[in-house]
Amino acid sequence: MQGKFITVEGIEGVGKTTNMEFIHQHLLASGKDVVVTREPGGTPLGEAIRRLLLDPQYKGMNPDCELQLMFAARAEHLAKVVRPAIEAGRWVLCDRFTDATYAYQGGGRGLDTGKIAALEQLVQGTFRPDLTLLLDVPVEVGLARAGNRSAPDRFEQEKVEFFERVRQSYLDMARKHDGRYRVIDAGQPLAQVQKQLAVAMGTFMQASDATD
Ligand code: Z5A
Repeated sequence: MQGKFITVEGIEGVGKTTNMEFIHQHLLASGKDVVVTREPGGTPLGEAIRRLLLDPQYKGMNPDCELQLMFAARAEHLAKVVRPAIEAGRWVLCDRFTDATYAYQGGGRGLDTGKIAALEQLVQGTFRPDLTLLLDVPVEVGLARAGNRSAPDRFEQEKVEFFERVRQSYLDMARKHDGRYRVIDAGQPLAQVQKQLAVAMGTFMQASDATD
């Protein structure tokens, strides 16, 4: 039996890191064998590419270069971590995936989504997440939460309008792919956010147990 692929998405400061451990523990408590990973990154080569992508010294990086680095890291990650785990029946919980490319490079940078779709086809074929948990907050809330950090990375240096486009792009994808997306109101207190996450995962696990 194949495992499942769950991705967690959202704008800057929405609470992904805070909630990844909660989701992980919830899956473990439900008896799932889980691999937790992230993008860009998840492999030694992918983490090296991540450092290039986030490094503020490359401010002004060409958007096509940024796009291809995202997919280069993803190709390595899929080949070395994600696909082998799923084929072995494990569940993979991933902090960001290709929807982040549509949101940041497509929505944020304004790249043609046809280019992104072509790379998605090249690197992934028909492989897609089974469930995407979109943590959603107004941009000012996310940025205020993230603002408490010290040195901002290359993405964190972007302006409010950039993150508004990213958020809108995520919400558009959630409407378009409503079978796989669950939108979580992450503006609520943490306990309420985690209640919503538990319901979304419970429904997903019930449905996947019924079809396996
Ligand atoms: N990127 C891309 O452009 N294209 C791609 O294809 C991919 C990625 C895959 C790195 O991602 C960058 O890569 C990312 C997009 C780009 N840049 N940005 N922006 P990342 O996921 O590593 O970076 P991030 O979005 O900045 O995530 P983060 O730093 O880990 O933030 P977060 O996980 O969403 O937030 P947090 O650290 O869990 O929470 C922030 C604060 O809020 C913290 O103090 C919490 O205690 C607090 N918090 C969390 N939840 C709550 C609630 N409910 N109430 C009150 N306070 C809360």
